[in-house]
Amino acid sequence: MTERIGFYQDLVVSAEEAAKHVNHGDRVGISGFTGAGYPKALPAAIAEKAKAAHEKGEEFKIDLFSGASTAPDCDGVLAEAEAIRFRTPYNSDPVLRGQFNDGTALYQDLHLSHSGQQVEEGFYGDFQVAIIEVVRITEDGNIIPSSAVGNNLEYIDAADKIILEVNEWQSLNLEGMHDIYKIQKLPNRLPIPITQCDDRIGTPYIELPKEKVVAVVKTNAPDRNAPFKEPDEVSEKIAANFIEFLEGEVAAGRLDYDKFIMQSGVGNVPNAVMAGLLDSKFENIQAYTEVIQDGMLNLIDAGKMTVASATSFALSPEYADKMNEQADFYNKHIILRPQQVSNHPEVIRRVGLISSNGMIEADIYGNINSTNVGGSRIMNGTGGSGDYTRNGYITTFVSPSVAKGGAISAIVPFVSHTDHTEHDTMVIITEYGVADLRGLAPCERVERIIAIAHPDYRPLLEEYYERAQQNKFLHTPHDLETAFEFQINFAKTGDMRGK
Ligand code: 0RQ
Repeated sequence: MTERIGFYQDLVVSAEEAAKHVNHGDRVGISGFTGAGYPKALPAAIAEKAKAAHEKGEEFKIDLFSGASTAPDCDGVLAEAEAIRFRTPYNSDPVLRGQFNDGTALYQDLHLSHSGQQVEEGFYGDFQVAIIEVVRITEDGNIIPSSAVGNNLEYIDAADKIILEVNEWQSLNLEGMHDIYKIQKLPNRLPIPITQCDDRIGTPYIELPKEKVVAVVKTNAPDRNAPFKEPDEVSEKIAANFIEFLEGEVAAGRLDYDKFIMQSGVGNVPNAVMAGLLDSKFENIQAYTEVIQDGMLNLIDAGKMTVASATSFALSPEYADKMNEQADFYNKHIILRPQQVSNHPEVIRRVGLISSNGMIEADIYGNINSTNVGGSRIMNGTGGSGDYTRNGYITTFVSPSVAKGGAISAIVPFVSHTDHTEHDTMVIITEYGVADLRGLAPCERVERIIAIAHPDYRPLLEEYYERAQQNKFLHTPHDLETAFEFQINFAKTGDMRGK
């Protein structure tokens, strides 16, 4: 049997012991991305330390950096212990989200491709600790990352001390799936030599500065792996509209049934899209994306997807078990890269992918709010959506036309927060159809966008546009007095229609 810990055997300690290396005010970089590959034991131990300090009236808070979201046993326990002062680059934990929104913790919502570089360039200052989950430590003291690569390289480089968590739950057969390539530091940066999604350009392990390793902790705990909801009628309609759009691109000669390259955000609609692709005419599908989801494993199983390149998994519990059982098979089709590579604008632009991400709201000109409800309440974060939307070949946003039982319209006169501007948005898809905005001036887009809004909201949007056209400047007409009427109505009455 392969040894999981060899080289650093002498450094094996309990999580409590390892947590002694983490102090108030530290900048801590951890592994983990979309609930996969995050440390399972240290967060609770650090949380206990924080609680003990708080009971004594002492301060204990850290600045926490990761690849992307983690889980209740990571962000959640730390947030409950009020142990996080500042968090970046992504969060979906509800407890921590509550703290951002009530002002007791700070959040920098950042493009996922930018975060590692900004750490490397010293924008945040020094890092005290890196905590990295691994499948195993190699005989010569390097590491095989687990189910996410994220910003591991950057945190390992930046931190004074490294703590490794060796998680026995992770399959040893993940070894070989990772492709670790380090982007050179400025000003000596070279092109990233990826021209095809399945290009491997690095090593299957991460080289460690061995002198920095201070502790190794053994764990045996699953990734977060939230189950997906069964696709409902609305997500199935959105998926069907998405595939019809792709078919239209084939008919127009801009896409081929063979080797279409996808990027997909996380969630139920993207999974419904992948279910739709299973029955489509598309073959040899490839993914250049950031997360591997259930739907991609189904496509690989069916021989419809040849390669999925990402930085982490975001699987349901059932599919996580499947991955652990069949990792040697998936190893041939899946590549896990550092997130600076999976999300890199240069590579995204080169491979020519079709992006698809969720949104909170879009306005009548195509500006997109992915993150802040009512302009101020953070939901999750922009994540990789900006990386793929700015640089994709065709960029789409997919969303139900309404939320909260119809009280919220996803199409509004003016977005209350902007993550993606009208310059980036090419296509918006709801259950009511596809608004193809390519090649259109702002005022030409309005009719198409209103046509995919929920029928209850279409007359209100039309009325708004008529009012906006009273403005003497007609390039992007707005009536500033009522531009936020939908959001204001919701804040006042709980319904955007003002009921
Ligand atoms: O809340 O469950 O409390 O009812 O948002 O909405 O419809 O289940 O869809 O899970 O795909 O989330 C934009 C949030 C959509 C997501 C967002 C409420 C809705 C529900 C979830 P409830 P759905 P999804 C990938 C790349 C970030 C950017 C991105 C997201 C909950 O897609 O965070 O794509 N994207 N990153 O009721 C108020 C609205 C709403 C709303 C939905 N207009 N106003 N609430 N909701 N629209 C990730 C990474 O990069 C790691």
